[in-house]
Amino acid sequence: MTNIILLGPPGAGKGTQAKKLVESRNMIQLSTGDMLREAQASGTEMGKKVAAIMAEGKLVTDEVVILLIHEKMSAGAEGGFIFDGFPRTLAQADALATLLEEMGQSLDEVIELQVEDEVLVDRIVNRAEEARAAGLPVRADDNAESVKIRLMEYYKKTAPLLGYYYAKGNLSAVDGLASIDDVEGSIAAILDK
Ligand code: B4P
Repeated sequence: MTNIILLGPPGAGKGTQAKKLVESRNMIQLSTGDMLREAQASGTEMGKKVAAIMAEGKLVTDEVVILLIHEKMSAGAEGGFIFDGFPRTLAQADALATLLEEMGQSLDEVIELQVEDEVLVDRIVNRAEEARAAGLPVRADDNAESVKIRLMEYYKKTAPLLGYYYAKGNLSAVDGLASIDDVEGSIAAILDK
């Protein structure tokens, strides 16, 4: 069993690579972004509260996110978990360490996807344009204005996790500017080493 975190700014390709890992290995993707969008779509009180925060590009409260992840982790995963977009704050990282410890498990790899800001904005704006052209729903936070706030939130609250995991000795960096297949190959090389 392997438990990994995919860490990186918005649009770095965490979700894209998590889906590849689900296909190639017997792992479970735990995307807090997807969980929050599901909560939003189901129209629950919590969903209504998080909708506005997400559309603006801000981070949802640690309490809500930790509750969601705890629920999903309780179901277990034979091949291990891929944490996609979680943790995003130091409080979330501490909560994850506690949850894994309680389950008698460890964190094996933290993989940072490195991508420049200009490319991130382009990717996210493109995704919105492609969805619009195909008549598909466009994410409320996939616009240039929200992306700027998402990036600010990343540098302020999430980037400190790089030092946190570096100190623990399980941080690896991958060039997220490479093609989707090449990024997948780099991640596989880290997991198979
Ligand atoms: P997320 O759903 O996690 O979204 P993300 O960070 O923007 O996306 P990701 O990095 O997965 O990019 P993707 O693969 O889709 O978060 C959304 C919001 O939810 C947050 O802003 C926050 O409000 C809330 N939230 C989530 N988790 C939270 C937490 N733990 N705490 C608090 N709040 C939380 O890729 C983007 C695009 O790039 C795609 O179009 C893809 O096709 C393209 N792409 C990917 N890799 C590429 C490559 N190598 N080359 C070219 N294009 C590529």
